[in-house]
Amino acid sequence: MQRENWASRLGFMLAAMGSAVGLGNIWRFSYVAGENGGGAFLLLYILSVLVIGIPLLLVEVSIGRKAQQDIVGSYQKLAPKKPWYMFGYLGVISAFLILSFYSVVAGWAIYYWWGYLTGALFNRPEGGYGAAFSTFTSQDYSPLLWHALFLGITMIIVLVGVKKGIEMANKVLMPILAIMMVALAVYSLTLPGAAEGMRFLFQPDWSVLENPSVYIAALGQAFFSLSLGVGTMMTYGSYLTKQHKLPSATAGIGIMDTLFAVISGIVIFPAVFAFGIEPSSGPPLVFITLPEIFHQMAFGGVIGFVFFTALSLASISSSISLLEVPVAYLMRAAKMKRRSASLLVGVVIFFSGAAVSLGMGRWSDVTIIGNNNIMDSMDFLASNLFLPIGGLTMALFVGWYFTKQQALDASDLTNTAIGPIWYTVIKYIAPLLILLIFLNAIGIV
Ligand code: TYR
Repeated sequence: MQRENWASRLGFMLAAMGSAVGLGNIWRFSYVAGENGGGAFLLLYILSVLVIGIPLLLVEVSIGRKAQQDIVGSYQKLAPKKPWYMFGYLGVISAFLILSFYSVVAGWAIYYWWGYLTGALFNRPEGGYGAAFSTFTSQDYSPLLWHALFLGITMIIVLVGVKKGIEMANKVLMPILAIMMVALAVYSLTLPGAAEGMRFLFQPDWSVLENPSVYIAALGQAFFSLSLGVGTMMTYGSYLTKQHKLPSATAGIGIMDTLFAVISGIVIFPAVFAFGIEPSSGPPLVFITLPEIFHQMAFGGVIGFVFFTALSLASISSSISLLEVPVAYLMRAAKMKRRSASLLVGVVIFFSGAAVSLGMGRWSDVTIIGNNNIMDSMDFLASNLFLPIGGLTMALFVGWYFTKQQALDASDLTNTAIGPIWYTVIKYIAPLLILLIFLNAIGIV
């Protein structure tokens, strides 16, 4: 069967950007930054993106384009009969884990979108938006419905196929979301909590750095936000042909994605302080903060509606890229049709997502890793552990299994000035840093 391809490099860029930009930049970035003390975390996060994330993004896309396969197939094709492909399965598992909670949180976003469409969220509920949020998420059925709706839309787009479904959706979406975010940031800066919020986000409290979990949180956030280490970017790269140049494309994606996160911090933190919300509120943070902002604004109802439209759509372009990983794998390895593979994976994720959703209410005392509920445990396992391990594998694969010439050639860096620098980074620096952060987290260094 002929594999599908992007129509153009722009098509790939948009899809990859659509994958990267999503709940990770707005929802996850804000609460993780809030939990980890703000400024010092931001610095570590940006360093992780620049030193590890962007170079590895190029690694991941290059492997995919060279192999023209899904993540497991790519390793098998480029390193036949070698154990590298085992780490491909880790990527497929990560995609399952992430999509399970991603779909639940995106379901909350669509629920909010609906609330602005119908006007239900225009007025501040009695007891405030925070209480209303936890009442909603702790129900059994309603959040499940929104999760099912979101997952259903994701499945339909993926089963229609790469080009038609994915490329188109992103063209309009990214600009709208960007404009909304910048406008909201400007507004947030007029709030009475602006100075304090900016200080929290940009003025590092260095004492935070004594806590090893901050480093791993920053690394995990960089991987999550760049859609790195799962095989998403590898799979998307596999729909590229050799004539498209990669380095500028991947750097562009990394920088844009990070800008989105920083801007969303500028939206959220002034409001967090203006409305007396705890920065360390965890996953509910933006779902409490944003409605407060819209409530305060003139025409906030309309703006809330446009914002949640953009956020929901941005989540869809990310979730389809997650679903594409197991689907591409099953289509090749189990020779399934795109349609049946999407349906099968979708159904499995519906159930694991249902567990995540119930974990917010009925099953809230179920803790899996440490004190974490189902969602936080899945997130921790995937984002802070599996993704960096996936990325480490990719770096070692290109850095040590490929020859230097093969590595430079696969990434379009032959005879360029940055070629040798990139090669040193992916061969030595990035793997060492990831290892150090891991060892530090478990208390060895
Ligand atoms: N990067 C996406 C976001 O920020 C989420 C995502 C994570 C998408 C991993 C794909 C992936 O492989 O919302």
